[in-house]
Amino acid sequence: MSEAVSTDLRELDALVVGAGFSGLYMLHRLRNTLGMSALVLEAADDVGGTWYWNRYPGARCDSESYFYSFSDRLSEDLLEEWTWSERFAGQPEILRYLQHVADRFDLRRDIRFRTTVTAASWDDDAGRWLVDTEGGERFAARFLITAVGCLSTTNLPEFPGRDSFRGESFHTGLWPHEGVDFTGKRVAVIGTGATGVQLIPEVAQEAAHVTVFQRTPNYDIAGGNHPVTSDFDRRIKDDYPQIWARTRETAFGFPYDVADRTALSVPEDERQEIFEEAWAKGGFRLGTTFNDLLLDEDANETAAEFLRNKIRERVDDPEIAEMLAPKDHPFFTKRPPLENGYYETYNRENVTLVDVNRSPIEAITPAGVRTADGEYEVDSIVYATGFDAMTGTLFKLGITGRDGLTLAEKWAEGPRTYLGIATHDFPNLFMITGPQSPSVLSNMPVSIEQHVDWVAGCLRHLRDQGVDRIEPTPEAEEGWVAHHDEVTAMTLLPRANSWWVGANIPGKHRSLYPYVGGVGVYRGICDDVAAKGYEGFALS
Ligand code: FAD
Ligand code: N01
Repeated sequence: MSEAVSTDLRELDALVVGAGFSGLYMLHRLRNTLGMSALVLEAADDVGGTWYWNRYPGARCDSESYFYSFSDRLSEDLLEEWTWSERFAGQPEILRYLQHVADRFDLRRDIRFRTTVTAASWDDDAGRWLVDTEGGERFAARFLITAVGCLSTTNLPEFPGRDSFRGESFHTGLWPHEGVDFTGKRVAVIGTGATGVQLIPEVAQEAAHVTVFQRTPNYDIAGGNHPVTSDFDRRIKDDYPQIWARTRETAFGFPYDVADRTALSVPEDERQEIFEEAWAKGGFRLGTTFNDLLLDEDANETAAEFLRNKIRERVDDPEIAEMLAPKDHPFFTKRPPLENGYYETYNRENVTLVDVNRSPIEAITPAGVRTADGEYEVDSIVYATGFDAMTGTLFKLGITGRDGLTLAEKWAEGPRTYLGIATHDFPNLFMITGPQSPSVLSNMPVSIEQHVDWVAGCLRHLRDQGVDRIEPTPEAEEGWVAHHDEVTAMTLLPRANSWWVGANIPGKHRSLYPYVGGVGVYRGICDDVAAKGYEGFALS
């Protein structure tokens, strides 16, 4: 042990960081199923994670609510009790749901709020993790489980002069709890990802003027949000066993899968009909119409052009429509936002679109935003500029493994994991939805449950076998990274400058961070590893 440890150090079986979907379910499994001593450390003053922090106007899920939730793995009774009010629930409702889960399963008593982890070091002699917090506390635990989310470290671009702005600025991922009144204000919105696309129509209804700074247009898909009727609710509840079974097998963790046909195998008019039908249903169904949209450029182009034409139909000014219609990357190689009236927003008198790909933002000035074309004077700036995804938050935990190796050093040339769940030289560390697991390329609660259940099963196995330590072998890790890279190379995903490949953060290593092999396939691989006595892990 390198440092003296105070005598009142609290020793736990497991320490979990984060109290969103992942941390809540992990705590339930550790404490209520395995009977282990466990504690969750959470920076916020409440549960919810994503849904605690992202309170911007228009925030809602874009997996349908009835499967953007915990499954029967947590509780069949909860499924029966809880009724979603909308097809895609808004942030306040999802937060209420997670608060309800915390209360219903009595989780809060083992969650320490307002507690930010700043360092976690592996103590090889004692076989435990020592975890330090911003407040100066230290905890010790045999197992450290990160449940810190893939999208929880905000990206605030380093524009020159950013802090000189005289008005108010906001990042969507750190939205004020009391809300923001934009009435009569001139507002700049920087960013047109899934967040910007939700926020812009809402702010445009309130503000005097909205200027949108767009660097890359997206292929936004119609969301088709609507209230949930009691008939629909009953049907879903009766169907839940089949719905959950499907979500666990499909490629993206949705209860509907990709059709078994290629885009160019059907005549043009039939293909259009298929696209139209999927479009009318709303949500991500358009991405599941053909099985080669992510694999074949020509196939992809058919969907891309369908979506560009939808934009052209809806935006009155043809020049603005062309600015909004993506041509520089294939469809679904950046996360397509779901939209509800986004494109029509550009038909409003009080909305201006600025192309900052052509004319980049040079500086934030005291009065507003300056591009090569001139200065835009505004009262407020909204940064809808996304996150340092997947690794940003893990690095901020200050994780140090064996022999003083930090996670940031080990992953300087990109993540190296086994199954996206563990990494060599960091014994007894598990990452829920870590890089190189399906994570953000899936309906996340399904992937979260799969990871948590797998970790719980693993911990039970270690206990039954009287084993204290677990760590992937270098060979197993090598094999997983090679497999991950091979699957990635089969797809079009590396082609776009997306946050999926780290392109949104200057200097970040470029590789595909999530695993694209599919939720069902991945689950099979993980189950097989477990069935073979945790093959690829060294147990001691
Ligand atoms: P999070 O919810 O991110 O929770 C992580 C927690 O860890 C946070 O509370 C954070 O405060 C805490 N934490 C982090 N670092 C520390 C530290 N150092 N010390 C202490 N605590 C720490 N996914 C979908 O599948 N479908 C959707 O429709 C969808 N919609 C989304 C909408 C938005 C606006 C965003 C941003 C993401 C969305 N996602 C969606 C992804 C979403 O992040 C996941 O679905 C899910 O909420 C992640 O849960 P989590 O518990 O893993 O992580
Ligand atoms: O972040 P993003 P987000 N100068 O990174 C632009 C989930 N989510 O918060 O595309 C100028 O996608 C950037 O431009 P570019 C979902 O998984 C889900 O919107 O990099 N512009 C982009 O337009 C999503 O994918 C939901 O060229 C800059 C925008 O800012 C993920 O969270 C809702 C810039 C950032 O888009 C992240 O979404 C919301 C710069 N320096 C979020 N830097 C739903 O489920 C960045 N940009 C509904």
